Amino acid sequence: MIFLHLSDLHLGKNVNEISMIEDQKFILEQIVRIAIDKKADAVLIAGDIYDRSVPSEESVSLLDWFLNALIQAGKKIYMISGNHDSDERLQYGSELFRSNGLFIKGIYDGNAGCETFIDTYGEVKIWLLPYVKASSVAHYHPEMKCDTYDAAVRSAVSLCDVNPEKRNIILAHQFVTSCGKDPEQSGSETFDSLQVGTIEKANADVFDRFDYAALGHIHRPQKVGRETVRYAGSPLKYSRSEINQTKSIPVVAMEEKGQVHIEYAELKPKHEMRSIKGKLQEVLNSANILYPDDYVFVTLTDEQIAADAIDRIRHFYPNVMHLEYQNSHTEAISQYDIHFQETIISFRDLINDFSRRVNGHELNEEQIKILKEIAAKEGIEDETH
Ligand SMILES: [Mn+2]
Repeated sequence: MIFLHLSDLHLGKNVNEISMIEDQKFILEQIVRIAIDKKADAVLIAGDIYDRSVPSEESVSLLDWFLNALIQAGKKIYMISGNHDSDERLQYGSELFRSNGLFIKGIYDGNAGCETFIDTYGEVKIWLLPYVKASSVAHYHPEMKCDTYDAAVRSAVSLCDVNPEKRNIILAHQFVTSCGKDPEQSGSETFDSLQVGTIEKANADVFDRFDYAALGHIHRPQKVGRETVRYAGSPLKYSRSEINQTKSIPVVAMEEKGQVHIEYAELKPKHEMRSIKGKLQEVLNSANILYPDDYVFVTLTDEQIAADAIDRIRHFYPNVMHLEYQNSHTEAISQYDIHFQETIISFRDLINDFSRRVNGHELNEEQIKILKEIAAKEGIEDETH
């Protein structure tokens, strides 16, 4: 059996307010071609199909197109929900779709789904565990000890009636660590628990009985512990911190029991994502403009802020995602001594101090008057007047 492992499509996602839908269409077309070229039997999609629980019309149409293209090409599809998906909406039509080889497990009902794929070596059991929280496992299994996230995921997985003689694959969308080592995150993931250090984790050994664990949730492609417990990663870069990542998809050949071979098909996006740094004149110099359609994050080093900089940059780089300054003023702000605030007694001093740091000069009376009015509207009282 040969399968592609995908996850975290996040269809309908906007990155810095730019819609990714055309990029997603482009990458899904590439994935369909890879599935055909690699003679894959199946495609596994490990959650976060959509970016939002109520997906946009265009993202629903795109998924419809993608699933159809794969089924028309003779591929089976196995799919679970992630934390971004609505379990119920993803579950829609799943009973009807089974006869066409599309297997969806959107809702956790106390058990993982189980499908059987048959190849020349016999049966492969494909277990489908949708995204679970500790509370949802505890709800269905009050008899099991699910007081931690690890215990809950362990319980949910242990309930899979795995025959270790046979070949077993599991799809899961969870935060999995190995030997206390966290997977490398990308910055575009969102977890239920937002504070770093409080993210709930399950240890990779929960998947010991499976020949391959197709994981979703973390956007950087990587293994967790052994090679065959793996995050596919998102197919596109969804944040600035992913600029230096190469996105790929595992193409897995599962032969007889114990024989799993993984190769990686690199994904080439419609638009690259990159950073540019320099003075505005340098950034706009035609000699320096190489790939104007890329998604660019621009850092200007000019001392003076040009009010129309973003428009001028957008003229050459229509897909500019972000503009920031790095100069002596931003440097001063980043080193701002918070104790200084206590010594500032008036609103005027405070905003003048800010203006000096950002603009290099104080504000005139008219400007101060306007800012005072705005502050008053926002309920900020200037006790010193
Ligand atoms: Mn995700």
